[in-house]
Amino acid sequence: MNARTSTRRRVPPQRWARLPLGALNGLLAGCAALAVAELVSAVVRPQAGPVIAVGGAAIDRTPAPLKDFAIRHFGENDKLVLQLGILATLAALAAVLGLIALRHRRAGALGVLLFGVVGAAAALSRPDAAGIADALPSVVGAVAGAGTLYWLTVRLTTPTGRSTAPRPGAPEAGDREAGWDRRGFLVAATTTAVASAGAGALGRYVKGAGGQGAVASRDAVKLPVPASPAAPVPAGAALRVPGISPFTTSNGSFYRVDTALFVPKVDATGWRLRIHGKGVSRPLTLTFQDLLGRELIERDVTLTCVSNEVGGPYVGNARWIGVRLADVLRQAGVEPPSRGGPADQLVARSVDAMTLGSPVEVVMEGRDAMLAVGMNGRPLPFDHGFPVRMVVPGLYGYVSACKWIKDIELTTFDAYDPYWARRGWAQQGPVKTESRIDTPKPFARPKPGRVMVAGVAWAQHRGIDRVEVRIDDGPWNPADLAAQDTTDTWRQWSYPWEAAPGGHTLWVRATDGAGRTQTGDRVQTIPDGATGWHSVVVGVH
Ligand SMILES: Nc1nc2c(c(=O)[nH]1)N[C@H]1C(S)=C(S)[C@@H](COP(=O)(O)O)O[C@H]1N2
Ligand SMILES: [Mo]
Repeated sequence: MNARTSTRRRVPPQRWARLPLGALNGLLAGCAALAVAELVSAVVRPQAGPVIAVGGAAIDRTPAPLKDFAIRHFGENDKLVLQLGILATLAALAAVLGLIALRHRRAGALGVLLFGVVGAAAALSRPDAAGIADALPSVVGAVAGAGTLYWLTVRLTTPTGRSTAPRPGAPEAGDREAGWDRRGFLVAATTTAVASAGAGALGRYVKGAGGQGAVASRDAVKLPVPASPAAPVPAGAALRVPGISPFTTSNGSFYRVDTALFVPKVDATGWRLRIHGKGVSRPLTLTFQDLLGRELIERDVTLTCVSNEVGGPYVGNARWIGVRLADVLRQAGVEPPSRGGPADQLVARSVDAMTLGSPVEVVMEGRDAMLAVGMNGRPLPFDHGFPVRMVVPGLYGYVSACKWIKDIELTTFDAYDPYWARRGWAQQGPVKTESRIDTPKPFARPKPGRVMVAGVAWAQHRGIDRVEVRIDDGPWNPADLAAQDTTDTWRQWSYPWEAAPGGHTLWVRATDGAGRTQTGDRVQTIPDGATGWHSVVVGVH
């Protein structure tokens, strides 16, 4: 009877157990591959890691409508969602490879290597790829993963082979002789898991240490007193209405929109800005110290994203300190088109190879376009472009607000399409007049009686002259405007509403300093910004 049981156990693990264990092998091999890739990328270049590289390639190839959808629905978590999606896909495919390997070990391992090829190709094709070394994380990771899968599969599918001849007398002889080595497999799988976790953690640690120079260089920045300070924000610019957007958006709550899966950590001490191109008679290279040593201006400017839907969150107002871009351009010999300059487009390039194109005329014509080094009294946060970014009042971010800037090239709109223009967005992006109801919130249930309706309106560089509120299909009523800081900032407004019981729709529209009233026509964000009136539905009870 002992013989019977051991015969059954002899099949290296039973079929039902093999499948999940095979899939587990695939997952473990995938973890090993990613962990090793993480470690290698920490040494080579963080951005060259396979998930970042494939994710970046995916972002660049995502059609504009889908990208817009992602920004709208996942908001600033869009990148997290993308990375989780990549990891989930990889996990599923790794599990399949683990199953394939049960029958064809080599094919399984080869499959893992193929993923390495995809990762390496993605890394090498990134616009900011630094060279052939960028392929290393994917390649080394894949080799580690393929080896791991092969090894684990052997553990799972081969009888122990410790002895082919039965050892009579030993109680578990039957188990030992041809059964699979359960303990051996468990040890192998655990070792893989622990080693992967260790390698991954070490990679993370090395990456963190790699950014220390940048962090130290930021900590060391002492923003000089600007030669041209901003006037204090007028006392009446900030209304005391609960729920309204604060007049100045703090650095921590400022919206973030960019394509960077890995936020560039630039060491300011090695940073350079090059200015060159068409009509640049005196090409310039500036250091961070050069910028700090120049005449600085301080301005309140509201920044808006072209992907902001009507009523959306991608708008914020900050106090920026920087160098007037026109001054730097003039020093480089640049003339605006109206003075006969040959270049009508200024293309800003970032360290992560983003390109943004602004009209030279707008940048030089007298508005406070700047190379910003400070945001709300602090050096720029890394998320917002440390050490230097562009800010141009009145232009959407995608045509002006280059973060982590390193290069400015003067060219023409005919000669060059920057990143977003190549993806279906308009070459020119002046901010459209917009207004937003911040309070009450959608589907709020206020009590009948006086309810404060309040929010913000913006039309950078034109200013806001009037805001009106409409209840249901009633007439447009003038809202009370807060004091205007500058025409480059948004303006708060409020409207005391005598709310009657029942469901109501609240509407808002603004009129800018040029006398133009916001259109009620709804258009989507692509190609040059959404239009339409923001509305909020509430139930008064
Ligand atoms: N390097 C870089 N700069 C960039 C972007 C980017 O993707 N990469 N996005 C632009 C867009 S679309 C906007 S709206 C603003 C947003 O700036 P913020 O993230 O500081 O709010 O940055 C701009 N500058
Ligand atoms: Mo944007």
